[in-house]
Amino acid sequence: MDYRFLDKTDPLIHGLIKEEEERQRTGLELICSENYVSPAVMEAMSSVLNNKYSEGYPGARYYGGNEVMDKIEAEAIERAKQLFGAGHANVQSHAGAPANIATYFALAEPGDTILGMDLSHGGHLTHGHPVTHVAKVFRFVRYKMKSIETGEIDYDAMRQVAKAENPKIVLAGFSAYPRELNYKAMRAIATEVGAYAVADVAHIAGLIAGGAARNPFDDGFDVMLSTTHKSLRGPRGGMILTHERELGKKIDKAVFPGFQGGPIMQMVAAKAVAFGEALKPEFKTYALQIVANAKAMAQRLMDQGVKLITNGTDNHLMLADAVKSFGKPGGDIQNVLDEVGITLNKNMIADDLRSAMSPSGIRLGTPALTTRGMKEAEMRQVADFIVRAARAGGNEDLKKIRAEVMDLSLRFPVPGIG
Ligand code: DSN
Repeated sequence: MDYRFLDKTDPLIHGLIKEEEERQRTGLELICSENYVSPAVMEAMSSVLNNKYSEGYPGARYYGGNEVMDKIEAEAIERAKQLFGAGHANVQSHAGAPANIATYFALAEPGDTILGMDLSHGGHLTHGHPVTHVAKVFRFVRYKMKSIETGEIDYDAMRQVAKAENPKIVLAGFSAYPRELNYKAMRAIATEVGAYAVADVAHIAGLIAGGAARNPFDDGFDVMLSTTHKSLRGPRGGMILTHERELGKKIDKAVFPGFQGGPIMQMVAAKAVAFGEALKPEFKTYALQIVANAKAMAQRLMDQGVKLITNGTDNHLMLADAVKSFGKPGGDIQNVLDEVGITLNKNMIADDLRSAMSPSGIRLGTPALTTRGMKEAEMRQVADFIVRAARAGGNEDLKKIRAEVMDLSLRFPVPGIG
């Protein structure tokens, strides 16, 4: 990207940004929660909207001068509603964690119970990990997979836990689970115990928007919350969607003034731009290709003896047991792949016997490479790079793989960077 001012006013930071551009351009991004936004989204993010305070909501702000902001936020809301079939949208959450926390406070009282996915089985920190503050406010109980070979959730056990623990919220959603959830079964459990059914779709929002994953609203969920920057390919941020007016009001209040101050309006505008892009027919093609790419990569990895948790994927991500596949923990594989320009992250696997800092697994996914236009053939090539690097004999092998990674990367430009 061209920077007209930064290179002169702050050469140090400008230089570091250019360095990061180069890293992105010459490497392969497999972190399944990352993506490359369009130049249009990037422009909205760096606009003068940064200069304005807009506490409140469209038509009901605390400061003057918000007539333009009202139009921008109203448009973002309308597009979000259209994209996900919602009746109400809050687009002010600064990120996924604030969206989660605001939703808990909107739907439950301190001390209430929330039933979420076990963290080592794919759940997320904000679904009640003991290190989070929110786990001190609410009581989290867990459900798990029945088998890591199929990934099927143990819905019978989940129902028993729900009946015994009486949760206020049944939380569907994950950050490291490669299969489709049975929202209908979860909705039924929530109904049986009088809980709200909430889906955290941060990872798969783009897949849902593009019709490549099931929409929890189609199975009667009450609330859907998400980040906007993962497979949805928007700016860093969060959003919360619901149908019902009263629930919508509670959520709005929980976001502001309950949990946040003023919205970051350049991000709200960038969300509107990204939602507009996701409403176009080509986004459907993109979303379907993300899944096709993940399936192709998963198959190639498994063909080469890599042990994938649940033996494959239905979505954009894969979780591999690095210890079983390569005889090394996930962190070692992450490091060796960094050397060849492939970026992914070490990750816990189900019932991991190792620690969060040095887990057994690696997590990888296809949204970013798919944005660059790569298809199944390239996914098989990338799978081969991963396996070769993980099993490499020494530096010479790694150097050769690095050159091949660079070559592939440069053939598929990063939007906005080239
Ligand atoms: N950091 C995001 C992820 O990688 O899943 C969510 O916390």
